[in-house]
Amino acid sequence: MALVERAMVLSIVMVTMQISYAAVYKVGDSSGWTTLGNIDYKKWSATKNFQIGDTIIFVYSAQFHNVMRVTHPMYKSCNASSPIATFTTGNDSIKITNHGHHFFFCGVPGHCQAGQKVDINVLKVSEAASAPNPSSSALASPATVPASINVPAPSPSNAAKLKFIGLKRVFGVIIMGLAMHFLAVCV
Ligand SMILES: *[C@@H]1O[C@H](CO)[C@@H](O)[C@H](O)[C@H]1NC(C)=O
Ligand SMILES: *[C@@H]1O[C@H](CO)[C@@H](O)[C@H](O)[C@H]1NC(C)=O
Ligand SMILES: [Cu+2]
Repeated sequence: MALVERAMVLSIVMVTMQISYAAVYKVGDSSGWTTLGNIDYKKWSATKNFQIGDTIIFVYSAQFHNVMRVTHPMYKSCNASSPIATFTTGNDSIKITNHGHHFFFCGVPGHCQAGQKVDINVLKVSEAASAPNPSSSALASPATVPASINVPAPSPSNAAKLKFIGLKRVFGVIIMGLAMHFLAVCV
């Protein structure tokens, strides 16, 4: 029985790790969703590696702002006449469920024009893997490294994923070991 319990604990640990892998991003970080301080939301978004299952949170004063999800043409022209969705709580969590661009802006007149707009672009894993990564490519391609072993370094998220797969394998070995021990005891 202790064995079964141990296996269960291991399973729970693995599931927990998978759940905690989904990231939560607060738009604008500590500044939140605002027109103050000329926050560059484009820059903010460009530094993130959004994945399906991640959550983005808009935190703002509901008295002064809102959040509208809009199409690309509406995003470009700051046209708030027919949003896909409107959020007004001041603490809006939006879970990302598909790939591609997700366009948001504040629908209060003038705010989108002032830069309160953000494009959440969720790359496919293959796109994310092939996307240039300035920090890692700088490390991965010093002049002395022969071209044959100069493979691109994994992006941070892929590195995390690889690590996760590695851990999963370790757990698999442990569970197999326990199972074999269990069989040995029974025989
Ligand atoms: C905004 O979008 C609506 C619907 O797509 C359109 O009818 C309207 O002309 C647009 N307004 C401006 C100022 O572009
Ligand atoms: C926003 O909502 C989250 C839960 O979705 C909560 O944890 C957080 O404290 C809230 N923040 C504010 C500023 O209300
Ligand atoms: Cu606003």
